[in-house]
Amino acid sequence: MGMHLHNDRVWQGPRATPAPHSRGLAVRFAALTAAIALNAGASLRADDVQPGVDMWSTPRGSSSHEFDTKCEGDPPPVCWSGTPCEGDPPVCPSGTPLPAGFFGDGSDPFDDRIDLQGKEFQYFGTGNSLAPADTIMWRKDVATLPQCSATAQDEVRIEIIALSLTSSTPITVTYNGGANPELWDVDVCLSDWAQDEGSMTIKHECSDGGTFSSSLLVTPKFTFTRQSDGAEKILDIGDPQWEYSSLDLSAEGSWVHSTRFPIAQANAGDTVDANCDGTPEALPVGTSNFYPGISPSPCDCFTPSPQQQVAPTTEAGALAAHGIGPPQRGACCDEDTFESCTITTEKECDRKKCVWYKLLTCEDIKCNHNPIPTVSQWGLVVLTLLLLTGAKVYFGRRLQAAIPR
Ligand SMILES: [Ca+2]
Repeated sequence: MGMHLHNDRVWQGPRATPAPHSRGLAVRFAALTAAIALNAGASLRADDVQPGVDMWSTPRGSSSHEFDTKCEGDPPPVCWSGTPCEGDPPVCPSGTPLPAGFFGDGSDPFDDRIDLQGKEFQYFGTGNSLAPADTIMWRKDVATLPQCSATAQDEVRIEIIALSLTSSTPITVTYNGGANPELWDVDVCLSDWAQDEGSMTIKHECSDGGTFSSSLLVTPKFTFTRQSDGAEKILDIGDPQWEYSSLDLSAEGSWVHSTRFPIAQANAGDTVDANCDGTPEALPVGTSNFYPGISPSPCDCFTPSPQQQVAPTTEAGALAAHGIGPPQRGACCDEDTFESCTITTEKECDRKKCVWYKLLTCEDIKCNHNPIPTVSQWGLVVLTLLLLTGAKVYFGRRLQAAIPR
């Protein structure tokens, strides 16, 4: 049997890849000793990364989309993406504004930027175990990584399978050359049309993880909603009637095989509304032994990495940026109820007398509660002993009383 050092780590990641509990401390020490002995030259056996879904959440202020023909700043004016403007009058080469009339008779072309943030998926009967995820990506292949080394890498196919973003601030739509400004909200989901496959290169440079780089193709669907009356306009980038192309987003980041952080987990068959049409889609697979957005430390092929850090990344393209991080959950301590601690999102924990501890588990925190009177566990033991003693004395006396003299 090969040496799976990450299975023998000091702490264990949650639920996704439970280590056999039969392995005792002695086995762990043996593995560590062997690992140190291996230092002489051979590197540690790595683990393949199994196919799975990767979930991300998108904080406010990290993402945007631009229909981008607007060149700003001078001199010289540049596109928001940093590429030079072209032509006279200058425009951004890859941009196509929303055409005149899109929002109604006389509406002006829309060429501004939309600031976006995550919006929790609509769930169907699976509770909210995926929260606070708003982006789900599918790694379709096994990344075969038999040896941990600085050059160990494999490429797998990826596809975005769910997306739910919303505008951080409404956009302003004008008519007839700047008149009658209206505020519209924008929701972004996946297209009703098929998504293209991208690719991810996974490197296994640390015994417990490594780094990745990816090229993700995203075909979004924009739903614009007028604030005043709820009127809706839909722009589906996948619809051939529009001359827009999919977004090609590049990202680089870190990953670990397992984590002690309470990160949202997915199971095959969990359902979300990927394209926001009110009908659920089921996830083809669940979370596997790959948690992106977390970096292991130290990172080498000879020792385990006892420390981990959340390391958000940005998927960037010519017209869009998508700043993402792991969907972080935490311990929610209800101080009003006896020993009530659950792992949940900050949003779900936003209740009276509840305190949320980001990325900590219930074992990590002391969940204080303030019922009156306070009965500690030791108090319960003492109380139980007193009751037992009392019972013994009582029955003892009854027995004595029953004995005829
Ligand atoms: Ca749907």
